[in-house]
Amino acid sequence: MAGHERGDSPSFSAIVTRRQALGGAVAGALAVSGPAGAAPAPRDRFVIGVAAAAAQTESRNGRGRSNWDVFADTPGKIHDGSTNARCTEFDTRYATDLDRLKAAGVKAFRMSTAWPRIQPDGPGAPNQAGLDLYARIIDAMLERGIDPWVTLFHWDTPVWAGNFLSRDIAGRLADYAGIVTKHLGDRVKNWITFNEPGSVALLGYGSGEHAPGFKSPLALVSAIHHQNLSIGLMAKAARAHLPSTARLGTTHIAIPVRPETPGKPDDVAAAARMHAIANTAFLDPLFGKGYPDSFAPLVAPLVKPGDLDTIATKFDFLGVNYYARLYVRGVPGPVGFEVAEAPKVLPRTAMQPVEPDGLTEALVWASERYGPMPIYVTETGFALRGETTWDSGLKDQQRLTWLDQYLGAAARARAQGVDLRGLFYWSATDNWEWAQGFAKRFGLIAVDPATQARANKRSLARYAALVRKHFPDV
Ligand code: GCO
Repeated sequence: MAGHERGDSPSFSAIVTRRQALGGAVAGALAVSGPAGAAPAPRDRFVIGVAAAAAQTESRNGRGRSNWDVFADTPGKIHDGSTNARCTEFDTRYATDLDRLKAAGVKAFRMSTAWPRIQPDGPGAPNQAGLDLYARIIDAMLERGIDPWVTLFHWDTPVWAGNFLSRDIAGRLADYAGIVTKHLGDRVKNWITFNEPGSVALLGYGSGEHAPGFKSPLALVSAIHHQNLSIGLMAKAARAHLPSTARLGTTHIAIPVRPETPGKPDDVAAAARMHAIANTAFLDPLFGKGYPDSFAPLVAPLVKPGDLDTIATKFDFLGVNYYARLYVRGVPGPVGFEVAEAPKVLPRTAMQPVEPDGLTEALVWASERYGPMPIYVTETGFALRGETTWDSGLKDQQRLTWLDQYLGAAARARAQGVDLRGLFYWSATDNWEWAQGFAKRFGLIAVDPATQARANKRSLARYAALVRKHFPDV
C-alpha cells in the first residue's frame, strides 16, 4: 500500500469502536530481533520484475461494471476528477509497452486478470473474449522473454458479486479463480492469489477512501475475515486446476507501524493495535497461527467452524508489498488511535516518506515470524506528482536515487537471511492510481493520460542494471 498518507490525512479513529478488543500486547510492532543467519545459497536467478494491475491500466471496453467504476463515477471520490474509463489502455496497447520493457531488460511482469472481464454479468460460464485477451497478453510476454506473473484478484470486483461484507463473495471468487487457472494455467508458471487485503480492509471498509467506500469498524472486521476466507478458497480452486509445476503465492502488505512519539505509552499502544489490524490479522491465520489475541474477540462472531483451517494455506511463496512505514498516535475515545504524519525529517515522494530501511525491517520480520520461505517483493515504487513527471521527471534522478536505496535495502534483508528471490517495481507505466487518479505517477514509462502517448523515463533504462548491482545473481 502506497496510500497510508494518500488521502487528506485519513483518520482511522472511526474504524474500531471496541478498544479493549484491539488493545493488547502487540507492542514493539514489527521489531526485528537479532541476526537471522547466513545468506541462502543462490537458487533461481533473482527476478527483475515490474508490476501493474488490470483495474489501473485497462480500459472499460469489453468488461462488466466494477466496484471501482461505481466509485470513480461518484462525484468527489477521485481527487483529480478523473475516471478509469481509459486508464492506460493496456488492453490494446500492451504490445508496445512490452517492447519497451523487453528492450530495457525487464524479465518478469506482474499483471492481474480482471474479474469483471471474465465474469461480466454474473456467476457461471466465463466470457471467452476476456479469457482470449489475457491469453494474447500472456503470449505477448512469453514471446518477448518476459515471464508473466498473474494476480487473480487485484481489487476489481464485478458489481453483481457484491463485496466483502458478505462471506458469499469467497465462493464466487473461488469459482473465478478456478476458471482463470483452468484456462490460462498451461502458460503461466507463477500465480498470485490476492493483492493486499490489508489495504482493501483499511481503505475500502475502514476509512472509505477506496471502493466500495464503507467507513465502519464492523465493515473493516468483516472485510478482514471474508478476504482471508476468499484467499483460502481461491487457493484450493487454483490448485485443483494448475499443473504441479505451477507455483502459487499470495501478496500482503508487511507494514512496520511506529508510534508517532516513541516511548509515549498511548502511541505505543496505538501502534500495537494498528499492527494487528494491518499485518497479523492477515498473516497469522494464513500461516496457521489463528487470529492474534488482540483481534480474535472482535472477529469471533464471523468465524464459522472450519474457517481457520480453510484460511491456513500452504503457499509456494509470499509476496510482500512495501512502500513506507505507518505512524500512528493514541487518541482519547473508544478506538484510541489514528494515523499520524511521518516524521518531518524524512525525505518524501509524492505519496509517502522515503524509508528504505523499513523494507529490510518488513522482510526480516515476515521471514522470521512466518518463514523461512521464498519471498518476493511484489511491489515497491516511487511516485512523483503528475505535473513534473512528463517533462523534467523524464530525467528521473529522484527515482533513480530511490531505486538504488530500496534495492540496497532489499539486498540487506537477503544478507540477513531472508530467502528473497525477486523484486517487482511498481509500476511498469504511469497508471490510474485509484483515488489519486492520474495525479501520482509511479511508472518507469511515462504515460500522458490525455493522449496516451508514452515516453521512457531514465529509470527504465537503468532499472535492470540497478537490480544487478544489488543482486549480482540475476
Ligand atoms: C497498492 C496496490 C497498487 C497501488 C500501489 C501504489 O499497493 O495500493 O497494490 O495497486 O497502486 O501500491 O499505491
